[in-house]
Amino acid sequence: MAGAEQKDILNDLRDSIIEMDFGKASAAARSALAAGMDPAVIIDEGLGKGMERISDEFNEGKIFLPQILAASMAMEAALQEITPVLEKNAGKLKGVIVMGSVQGDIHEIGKSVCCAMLRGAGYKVIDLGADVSPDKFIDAARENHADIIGASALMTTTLVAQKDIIRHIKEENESFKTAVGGAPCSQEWCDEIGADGYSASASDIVALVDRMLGVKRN
Ligand code: B12
Repeated sequence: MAGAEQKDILNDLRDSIIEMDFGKASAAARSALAAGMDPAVIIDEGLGKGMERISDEFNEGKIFLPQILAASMAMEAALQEITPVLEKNAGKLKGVIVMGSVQGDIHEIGKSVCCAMLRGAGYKVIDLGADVSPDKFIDAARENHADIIGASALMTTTLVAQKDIIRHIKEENESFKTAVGGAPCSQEWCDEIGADGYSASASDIVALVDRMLGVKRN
């Protein structure tokens, strides 16, 4: 594909989120896939750039919650197009991961992006959605023989729920590894609460999980 064509598609993907247009987001995702673009590039360099702009505008007080919600619906619409392709391309199953947004936290766009990337890389992902209690994480991990529990927290007030999950795992003598993430999370926080891994973005999460499970990368 010509560089100019790829750039146009990436701009459409980004703009569909900024314009909060879920029809445009689905169509741009379909065009990108039809043009043979890598799903990771579609998410990272297209849709993700749009969400970054939306987050900045929200932080600057230029837009408000209803617009954020509309932009997140556009993101979800695009992810719905991309996820089946990611799953189809995935090779041998590399491991099982239970993912969710922690108790009290309804933010789930970043978590959904991480799920899509992991599925694309050959992991079975059980997505528990948002506002997930520590017990629910652990029950799902047991039921699915998971290797890793991944917990997303987007608010300083809900970060502590990641610590609760690790405490519950220890109390119940389970051995699931834990990965933590979300905007207010950091490597320091990960070390402090005794989680096994942290990554700042969905583009690093596959490398993180591969490393945590000792999976050799091509
Ligand atoms: C979108 C959004 C919403 C949407 C969420 C829609 C949805 N379906 O998810 C809606 C409108 C519902 C919403 C609601 C609220 N929000 Co809000 N929201 C945001 C916003 C603008 C963007 C978040 C986002 O989607 N980013 C894009 C994604 C792609 O990035 P990400 O989530 O960081 O994820 C990446 C990485 O962190 C990482 N990652 C994420 N999870 C994981 C997990 C693992 C295991 C790993 C390894 C990596 C990883 O990979 C991801 C992809 O690269 C942020 C602002 C911001 N700057 O973050 C505020 C923000 C998070 N919200 C905030 C607040 C306060 C709220 C509300 C309380 C508002 C209110 N007054 O009602 C409610 C929350 C209610 C609740 N109980 O949860 C505050 C939190 C402040 C704080 N205390 O820390 C923020 C920071 C805005 C602000 N500046 O005040 N929000």
